[in-house]
Amino acid sequence: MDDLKNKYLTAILQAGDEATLEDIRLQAVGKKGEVALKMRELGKMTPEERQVMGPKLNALKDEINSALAAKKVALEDAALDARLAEEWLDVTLPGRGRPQGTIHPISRVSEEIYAIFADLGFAVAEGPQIEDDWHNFDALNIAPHHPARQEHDTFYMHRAEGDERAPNVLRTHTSPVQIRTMLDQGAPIRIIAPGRVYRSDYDQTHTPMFHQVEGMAIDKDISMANLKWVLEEFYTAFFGTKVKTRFRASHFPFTEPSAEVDVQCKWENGTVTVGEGDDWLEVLGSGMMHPNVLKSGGIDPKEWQGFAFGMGIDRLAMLKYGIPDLRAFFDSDLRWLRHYGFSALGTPTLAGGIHG
Ligand code: 2NL
Repeated sequence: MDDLKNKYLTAILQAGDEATLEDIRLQAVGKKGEVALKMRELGKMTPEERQVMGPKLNALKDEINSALAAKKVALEDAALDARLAEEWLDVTLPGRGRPQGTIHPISRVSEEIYAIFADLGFAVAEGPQIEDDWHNFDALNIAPHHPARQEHDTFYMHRAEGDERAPNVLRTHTSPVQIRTMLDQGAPIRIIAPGRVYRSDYDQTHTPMFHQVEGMAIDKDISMANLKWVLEEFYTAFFGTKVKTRFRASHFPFTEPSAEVDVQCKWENGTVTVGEGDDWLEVLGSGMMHPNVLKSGGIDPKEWQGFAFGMGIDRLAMLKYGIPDLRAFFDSDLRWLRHYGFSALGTPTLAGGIHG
């Protein structure tokens, strides 16, 4: 009996892992283990012998079981100590950065434009991108067979077969928003109408969708002088430097008289800088609102007059941020945007807030 006890207690002490310990447990106190075999022998003993051997065997079994339990805890502790020594984490390391999106240059320039015109007293007006041909053309004094309808490279919507109404169009300018505002609010008005416009045209300087901002001021005595002051204030604020403007006589169906506006610029090594030099760059069309257009907007041209203008936002963004190809904005090759300092993902590299 003592041999048995010594044999197992020694084996338990020497066990190096939990699998060995489990083998010992089965051999010693398992159902078919050595102690169980000895228990079975009790049946063949005399009652006196049994009274001595029974409790002894039970005590042996208990002793082995508690030695097994103690060793199990010791092995688990040792395993944990080993893992703690091996695996560790430097919680002082800096975290992994996650790329952040940035504002698209068109959105950014749009916000800059809203902020400047807000300071000049202009509210922002919006309207639908799918228009009927009255709001897009007729109301703007563009007659049904006027070449401007073709010049605009209009996208026409489809009508159901048998529907004889003129097809709707993707608006070719944001002028229809100005017509809608006149009809809704009446005079006096000071608004800008920014947004997406569509023309079927695609090359280095044209995309089928682009962004325009039109503006108008209607009151009793608005003149071309007010227009010139507003535009000079605008370009000076937008480019962050005093910008001279030059008005050239022109023609649009919706304004009379009409003027194209150039900003002062300088060409150097194929790049253009606005607000310096003796060259001129065309950036805008404008004029006094045609009486017929005021009438379309429900405003009496004998009582009210106003100026209107229209310019491309995309081109303005290209000029301000030195982006030479319009397609960089929309062809979604992110390397282009990144090259010009606008990363779609990653740290933006252009300094400054809304006014650059
Ligand atoms: C250009 C020309 C222009 C307007 C847009 C306008 C709108 C109304 C009435 C009168 Cl409702 N005019 N808009 C006027 C002159 C020129 O845009 O070349 N834009 C890039």
